[in-house]
Amino acid sequence: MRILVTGAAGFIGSNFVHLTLATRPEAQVTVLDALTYAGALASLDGVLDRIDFVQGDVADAALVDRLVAATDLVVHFAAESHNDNSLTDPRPFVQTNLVGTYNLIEAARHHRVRYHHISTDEVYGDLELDDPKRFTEDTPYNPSSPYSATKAGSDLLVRAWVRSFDLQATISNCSNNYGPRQHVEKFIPRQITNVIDGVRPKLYGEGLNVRDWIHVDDHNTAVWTIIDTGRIGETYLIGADGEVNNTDVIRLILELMGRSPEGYDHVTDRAGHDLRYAIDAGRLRTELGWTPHYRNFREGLQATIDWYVANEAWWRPMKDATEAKYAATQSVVAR
Ligand code: NAD
Ligand code: TDX
Repeated sequence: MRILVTGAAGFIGSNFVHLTLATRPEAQVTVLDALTYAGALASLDGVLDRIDFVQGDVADAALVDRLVAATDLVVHFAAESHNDNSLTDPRPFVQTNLVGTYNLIEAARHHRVRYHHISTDEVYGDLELDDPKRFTEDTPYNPSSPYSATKAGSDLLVRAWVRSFDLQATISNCSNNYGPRQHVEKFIPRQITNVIDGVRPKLYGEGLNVRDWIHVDDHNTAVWTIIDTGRIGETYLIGADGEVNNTDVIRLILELMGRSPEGYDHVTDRAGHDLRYAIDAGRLRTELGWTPHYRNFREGLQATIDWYVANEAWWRPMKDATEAKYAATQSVVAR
């Protein structure tokens, strides 16, 4: 099978390619990635000689059409993915997440190619801390940030293309991923690399916000389950019952790295900061029989810490620029 994977020099897409080549050696993988600040060819170390890597933009319609015409399946990970960046400069989010998705689904419909769309639980907005409900496939869309609004818009384009043009597509909306090769702008890698550098972790606001953590490999086995056995036109939520609040995550990172669990700073809160995400993955589990492999967050986090300690050469080139960006918008708040 020929597979076009977009955004595979990024966090989840690179792990998807590693998993795919390890479990499906017959797969012929082409990667389309613009190598933005978030992409690193080093994330594909070990598999670059087994794939076709094309550096290019999903917003380039002619390039997208040519690549989609030559594949059997598109798995679309490429996106501007960081909420904080979407608050300082939304434009690339509109261009990549909306225009890029439009180009891919137009090409997929013209060439009758199977398409899987990677999305996020953030399209559903947020939940109160004490709300007994979790997100399901029937939760109304209510995105908060420019990032989540563009992801929501891209999902709706895919749904319209399914209904109007019979696009052979599935959509997955996953909760917060953690694991190796995640950019140091994101919460968990930022704190791990801060601790390695002797810098105190940075907690936004009160730190009561809850995220529903899932290991990146569990996200990707779920994506393959949906591609293999999901119903065309359907949306599947992906999650692994991993709710933890941000304060507890920081305290656990500090403890696992042998520091005092109190050794962190509160910093300026994110504008419009979503309070809580929580996924009910019942459809994926009962209909398609998927289950997560990583059930112990503490162990998964320890393995992730070990990866960052062992792979400083991977993250060091992005660390200073990332912290310089944060320094321009965030400062320590006394509590
Ligand atoms: P990432 O930022 O680590 O990687 C994004 C990749 O896309 C990078 O390699 C970048 O170079 C590439 N890219 C960006 N703009 C491009 C363009 N115009 N053309 C081609 N390539 C481009 O992102 P990630 O965390 O791996 O997220 C991947 C996907 O998963 C996104 O669609 C995101 O919305 C979704 N998602 C992420 C999470 C999470 O926790 N990280 C959770 C749910 C869903
Ligand atoms: O330094 C920090 N301190 C902090 O307290 C950072 C970077 C974040 N946070 C908080 C904000 C969030 O409540 O941690 C939580 C997680 O933040 P991010 O890693 O930025 O993730 P989030 O905004 O939840 O979005 C992520 O999950 C859904 C991904 O970045 C998205 O791409 C995905 O769609």
